[in-house]
Amino acid sequence: DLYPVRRALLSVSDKTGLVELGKALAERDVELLSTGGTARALRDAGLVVRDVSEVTGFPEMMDGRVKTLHPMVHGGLLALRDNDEHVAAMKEYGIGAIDLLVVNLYPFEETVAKGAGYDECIENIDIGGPAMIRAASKNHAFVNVVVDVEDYDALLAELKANGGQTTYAFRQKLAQTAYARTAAYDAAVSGWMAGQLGQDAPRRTTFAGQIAQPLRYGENPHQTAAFYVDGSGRPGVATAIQHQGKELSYNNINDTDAAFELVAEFDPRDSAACAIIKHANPCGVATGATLIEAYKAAFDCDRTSAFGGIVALNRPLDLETAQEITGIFTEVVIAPGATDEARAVFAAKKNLRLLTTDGLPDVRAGGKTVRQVAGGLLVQDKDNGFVGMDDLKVVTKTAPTPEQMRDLLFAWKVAKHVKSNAIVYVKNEATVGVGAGQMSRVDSALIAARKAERMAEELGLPEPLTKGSAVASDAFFPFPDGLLEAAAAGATCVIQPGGSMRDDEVIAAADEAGLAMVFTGMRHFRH
Ligand code: 93A
Repeated sequence: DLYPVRRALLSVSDKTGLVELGKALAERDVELLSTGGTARALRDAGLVVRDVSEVTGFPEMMDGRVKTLHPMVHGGLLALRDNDEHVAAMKEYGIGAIDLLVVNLYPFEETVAKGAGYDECIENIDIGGPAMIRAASKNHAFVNVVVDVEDYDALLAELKANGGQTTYAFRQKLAQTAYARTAAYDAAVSGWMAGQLGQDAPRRTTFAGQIAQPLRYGENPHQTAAFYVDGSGRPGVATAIQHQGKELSYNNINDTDAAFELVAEFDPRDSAACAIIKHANPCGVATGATLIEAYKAAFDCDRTSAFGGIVALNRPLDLETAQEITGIFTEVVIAPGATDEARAVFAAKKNLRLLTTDGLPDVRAGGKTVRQVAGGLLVQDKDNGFVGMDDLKVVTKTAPTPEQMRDLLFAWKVAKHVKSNAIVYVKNEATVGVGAGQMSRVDSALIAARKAERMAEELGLPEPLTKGSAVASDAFFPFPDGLLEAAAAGATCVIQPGGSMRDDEVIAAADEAGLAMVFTGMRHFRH
């Protein structure tokens, strides 16, 4: 399975290591073919090179869009050397075999990253390069393809070890790497194009992204990790500008995303909103006339957990709120902007990271979420489900008052962002108890109520704020027990999807406890 390298085509945008590679190949008597810029660089170093345009009999044309797209090139890459018909065709048309292809592509990803305009990005979509890479890879039975400067040394070592030849295993590995490169390249192009389309335009999603940041470690220090972005440019943690503080960690990015997606549920034109997140779950969410009001109310839901939390705001950070936030240790603050005065306050807190964006995430936008399971990926539409007043069905004898209705819808928005089983108590548009991630809905109801009791003690209140609260459940109550726990904690109205086999029993229990209950007809599991 050894096969010699006699003729190589080099066409590279990144000229790093090119001359050294060219020299080493020339010393092995490998004939060098090259495209314009690459040929020039090799010639400047005193090497003998044949221009691809001489081989094809066509000049490079259309701004270089067409330079290697020719049978003289693709025939040389694709011909099976042990197939009589192929060999005869090569002979008939004077096509010379190409045994080694060295290509690195137009820097599309870098062009997008530097903020280039549409036309420049389009011009940097390489067509001839990927075509050659795919051709050479397909013919790895005979052809070597190198797509990364990092692999030049391995190629030279292989040639040295085998007297100017390479093994099949080596070529096969190169081919696999090469296809990974063209796949990632097209994913980058598609991801960028998705970002150029309006947010709601139908699109096919690619999940391969481009690396934005190698992370120090993953969820735990023994796990390596990196942050990839899809290039869509949507407002969110991936496009936020970090003004100060240490580099974000894996957990910071995850929590910041959860915080910002949650706070974006609240329209900044209606009210200011604040969400405080710990371990991807909210430990306080509130709206208010001002940001500081919202922040204080969110903080009072669970002051203990808010320590070291992530704070997201739905309006630009202002001076008063910035001062208030610096009162305790906070990991990250994300907002759609920040005033100069607010930034000056934060500047004194070196460890506090401030992130700002151009706008809020669009919670109604489509998109996909991906989760890995052993041996595969689970892909689903993003949960952009929305429930408004008109979607609610009152199922109890008593209907909620307008104030209760307002708090119910607030609780419902929050519950969507709490890990299941989720139970959320709300009073005056502020969470007063959040039960998250329990295996039993009853336990979530109990834990949330218990937290509210503790906060009442801490704040010196006569009774927990769950007294007279609205409660949301992210999925139906399968039995009356969870609902009764919420009633025992003092909830007076309930919002839940409905749809249990025992809805009748649950409704009867609600009536008996004097609760007003509405059904949403929509569930918000989040795991
Ligand atoms: O514009 S292209 O898509 N058309 C082609 O036919 C073609 N052939 C090679 N780009 C093409 N290339 C790319 O040119 C290579 O992938 C490489 O990135 C670059 C090298 O050009 P030069 O040798 O002129 O610097």
